[in-house]
Amino acid sequence: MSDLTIYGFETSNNMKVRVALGLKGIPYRFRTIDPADREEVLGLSRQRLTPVLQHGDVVLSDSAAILRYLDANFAGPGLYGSSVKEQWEVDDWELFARSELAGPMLQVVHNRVQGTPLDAAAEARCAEAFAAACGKLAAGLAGREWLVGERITAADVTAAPVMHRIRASKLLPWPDAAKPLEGWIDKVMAYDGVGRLAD
Ligand SMILES: N[C@@H](CCC(=O)N[C@@H](CS)C(=O)NCC(=O)O)C(=O)O
Repeated sequence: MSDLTIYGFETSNNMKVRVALGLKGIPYRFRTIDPADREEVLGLSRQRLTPVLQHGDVVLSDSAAILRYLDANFAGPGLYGSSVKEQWEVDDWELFARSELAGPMLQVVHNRVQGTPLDAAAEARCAEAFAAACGKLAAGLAGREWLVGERITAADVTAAPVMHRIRASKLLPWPDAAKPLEGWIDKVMAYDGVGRLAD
């Protein structure tokens, strides 16, 4: 029995970690926190954002760090490609997914949470930036099953939950450029919940 717990709630970064756990077949508990009350997460990890991983004596925050921890310490499919070149490509896509792709959504969310929602013009700029990023993602996936190499990697595991979260939350309009990506998003998200134990 794994003693691994993820603290978080329904955001793309939490989904990303759950997808990685499911893909690697690692049993885990997901402890849902109240986004308005970060005390438990702060006490555990000395910072306020989720996901936070607790595995025995190890506590770790930041979804990308958690993915690397899981990959280094658990068996199951490797998340970082099968060569140095592939690993560089995974790193590039991860950077893209966390900045260009997720950035417009984060701008909308962060402004809402802070009580200073964007005006219509700024929201439209976010929608445009997101549509452009979807175009790049679609070009990267054209004629391919996964973003890097022949297998699912941290590139897919990082990018697809961002797409899923935006599609499900309607935080931004769903652009035409995203439509060819829907099958790929669903394939990646099918790993969410796999191995999840009762809270
Ligand atoms: N660098 C951190 C960022 C964590 C973060 O911002 N977490 C939340 C909120 S606590 C989030 O993912 N928000 C984006 C969303 O709402 O999908 C990570 O990657 O884990």
